[in-house]
Amino acid sequence: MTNVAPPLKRSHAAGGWGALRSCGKHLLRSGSAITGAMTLLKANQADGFDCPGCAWGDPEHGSSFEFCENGVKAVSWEATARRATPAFFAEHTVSALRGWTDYDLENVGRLTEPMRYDPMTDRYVAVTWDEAFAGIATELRALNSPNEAEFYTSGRASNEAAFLYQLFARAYGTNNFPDCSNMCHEASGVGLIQSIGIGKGTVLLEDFHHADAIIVIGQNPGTNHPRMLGDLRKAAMRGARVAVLNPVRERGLERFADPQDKIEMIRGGATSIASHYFQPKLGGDMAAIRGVAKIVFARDDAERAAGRPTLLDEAFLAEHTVGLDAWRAEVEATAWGHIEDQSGLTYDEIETLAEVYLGAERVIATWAMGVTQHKHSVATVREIANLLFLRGHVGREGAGLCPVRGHSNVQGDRTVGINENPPAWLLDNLDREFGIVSPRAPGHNVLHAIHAMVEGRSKAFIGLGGNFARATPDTEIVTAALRSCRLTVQIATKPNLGHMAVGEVAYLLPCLGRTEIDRNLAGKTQIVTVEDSMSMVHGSGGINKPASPHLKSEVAIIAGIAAATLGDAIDWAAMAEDHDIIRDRLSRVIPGFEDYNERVRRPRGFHLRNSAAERDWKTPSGKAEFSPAPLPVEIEHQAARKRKGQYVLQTFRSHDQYNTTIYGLDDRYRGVYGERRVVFAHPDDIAAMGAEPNARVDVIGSADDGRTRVAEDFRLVAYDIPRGCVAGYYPELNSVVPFNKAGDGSDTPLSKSVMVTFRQRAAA
Ligand SMILES: Nc1nc2c(c(=O)[nH]1)N[C@H]1C(S)=C(S)[C@@H](COP(=O)(O)OP(=O)(O)OC[C@H]3O[C@@H](n4cnc5c(=O)[nH]c(N)nc54)[C@H](O)[C@@H]3O)O[C@H]1N2
Ligand SMILES: Nc1nc2c(c(=O)[nH]1)N[C@H]1C(S)=C(S)[C@@H](COP(=O)(O)OP(=O)(O)OC[C@H]3O[C@@H](n4cnc5c(=O)[nH]c(N)nc54)[C@H](O)[C@@H]3O)O[C@H]1N2
Ligand SMILES: [Mo]
Repeated sequence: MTNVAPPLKRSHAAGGWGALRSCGKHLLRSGSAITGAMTLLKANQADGFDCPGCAWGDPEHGSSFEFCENGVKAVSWEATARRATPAFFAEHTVSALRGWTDYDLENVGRLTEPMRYDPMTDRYVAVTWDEAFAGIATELRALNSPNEAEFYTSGRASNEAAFLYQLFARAYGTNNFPDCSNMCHEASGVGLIQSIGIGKGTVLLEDFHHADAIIVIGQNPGTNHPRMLGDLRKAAMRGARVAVLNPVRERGLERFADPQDKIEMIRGGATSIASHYFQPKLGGDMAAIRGVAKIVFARDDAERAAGRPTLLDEAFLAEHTVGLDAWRAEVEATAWGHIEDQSGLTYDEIETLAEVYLGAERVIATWAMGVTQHKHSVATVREIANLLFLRGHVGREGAGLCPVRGHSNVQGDRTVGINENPPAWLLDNLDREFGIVSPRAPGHNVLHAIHAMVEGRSKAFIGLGGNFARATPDTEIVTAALRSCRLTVQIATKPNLGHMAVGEVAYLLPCLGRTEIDRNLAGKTQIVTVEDSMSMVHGSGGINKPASPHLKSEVAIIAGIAAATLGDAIDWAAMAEDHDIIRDRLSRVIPGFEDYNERVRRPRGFHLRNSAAERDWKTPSGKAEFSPAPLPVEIEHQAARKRKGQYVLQTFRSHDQYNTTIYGLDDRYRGVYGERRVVFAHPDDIAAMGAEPNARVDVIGSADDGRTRVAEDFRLVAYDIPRGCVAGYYPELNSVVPFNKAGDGSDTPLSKSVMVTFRQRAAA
């Protein structure tokens, strides 16, 4: 709306035949079309495995196959026929593999045997599991303090694996739990705890069937939560308004053909999803919401003055909230000029959004990384909550707050204790249940862990999944920091570049994936459990034959390391053998998991009570708390405007990737094919750079710390994006994201607010 630049190729709807064609391609490429297709039939079904793709909720009736193109990619990625065997590692030195891309490394296939780094030959060589466990234990016991070790978690780990992992690290003596969520939804957790007393969303999937307005902020569900698009489409079809705030025109949010809808597919039709599409500037959402609130207050005053009923939910405000007056004073003190300039939206646009809000009985606000990866993200999350409080949109049907999580179990990992700053009750319960003395001092998050490794304060890194070197900012600094460690241990399914950042002593341990059958030593199959964005906890059991007979489950690997390091005062082996024991013990430590083993075997699992959804506020005041934060004086795009050639860059995902895992080089919905080194910019900005569209540039980052950061050789793509704001892909651009800048109160890297300039490259 704000900008007029023509997008590239916008004729096709998202989803549709393109999605089906792409699925076929991915299944064939994985080399196991049959297992792949069979496997898909079991994704997100009552008796199958939880899709490793995303954390969107599952429908009530787990009977019809939930089709999702990117789920297909995630599943066929894991079910590939290719193998990264010891013979592969014998052929290539680790130094040589450091010159590969993540794409090429993961393409080698599934890891098959535990490997140890041999510095003499600079190669990974096969070891037995017992040798690996003993070797890791020796190193961990030799550290001066348990706080010299970092225990990283990526959000795919199951509840059982994550629970055992945090138990092990705490029994060992540290709260150092850098977690992918530190780079992801941390601001949502922090902000919501302050506002509503619980760091999770308040809605259920069913609420989407009742909402009259859904405000989708800073999120690209067509790519990252495709099953959400189906729910948005149903809402749009029954007349609900879907208002989008996104600087970039994302095709999936505009039109969507449901591959499961035969009529739509045959007729080539598509449902338009967004009834309103607003394009704020990067980081402008808090200002936009503040503007909406300003209009709501003004309209309400007018209604009252005319003797008509108030527009606010006065009963809710009086009974359930504190701090309204202070916030209202702040809103009224904020000038329109400030709001328009910071948001990048006009008064008229903000008024239209306010009308959507006021016109609905039931409003849901959803958001993801476009909200959480800025400096003022906690304040923005709280501003969203403030707005919903005004008309009582929290804790009733069809309305509520919905941070849409990333990794399929990132929310569950947090629930079961992956937390560098744990509450006292958690530690007390753990100590009582397991007879340990947990450390009370807070530990490291991701940025603390990086600083500690850079400064030599941390000497051991253990990664439960993920790709720490590539997902974090300042790729070169973090890679060097990992390599300076005494010990690195990576638990993974496929090799990636992070695994090549080896410490002096390094292990690469292959685990079962979610799609694979997990049998214990006695031959009995085991299930694990996960929690989705709507706090539904359900079981997940694989159906494929493991990629190699030598694989162990994540649970068994953690238990093996723990027993070798700490002995068997805790019965690690019994828990690895029977996951029911882990769940029984977990249910005595974490509230809400009573009768865990029984309830998790019900078709859709069970819902973890969300206090705020029941209007029970676990805040200091016992009420929902308005946040009176002022708007930032100036945000990045405003600062950038003052310096010639300066832009603010957001780093986002293409349609063909899962975080650092690159499935392919196309970004179909954005019209980019066969390449990833692109920067999307407004045509007038490209002209202002003195460049032509498609010119090649180096991206130069500056964080005012005297360090020059360069990402080389990108193509400028003219795109429908606000002036002053540019976009490009993660992880290629992580080397210009500074590790010394972070969100206030969230400590999340500023991946959507990177200050950059451009340098044109000489034509080749
Ligand atoms: N297929 C697939 N699925 C995934 C993932 C994946 O990589 N691939 N990753 C998973 C994970 S871990 C996560 S966290 C989620 C991520 O899901 P998303 O948050 O959708 O991920 P991003 O690609 O980072 O997209 C951010 C979106 O916000 C917009 N945006 C950026 N800055 C701003 C801003 O300041 N304001 C507003 N209003 N919008 C902004 C961008 O234009 C983009 O559309 O997806 C999960 N699901
Ligand atoms: N610039 C920039 N940086 C970002 C972001 C951004 O938007 N911009 N987003 C951030 C976000 S939201 C997140 S969540 C992080 C993600 O950070 P991570 O979670 O660390 O990264 P992933 O790419 O998801 O991890 C991929 C690796 O996980 C391993 N893996 C896959 N499946 C399994 C499994 O079942 N078990 C085990 N043990 N390993 C497995 C594979 O070896 C694969 O190579 O990145 C963050 N970094
Ligand atoms: Mo994420």
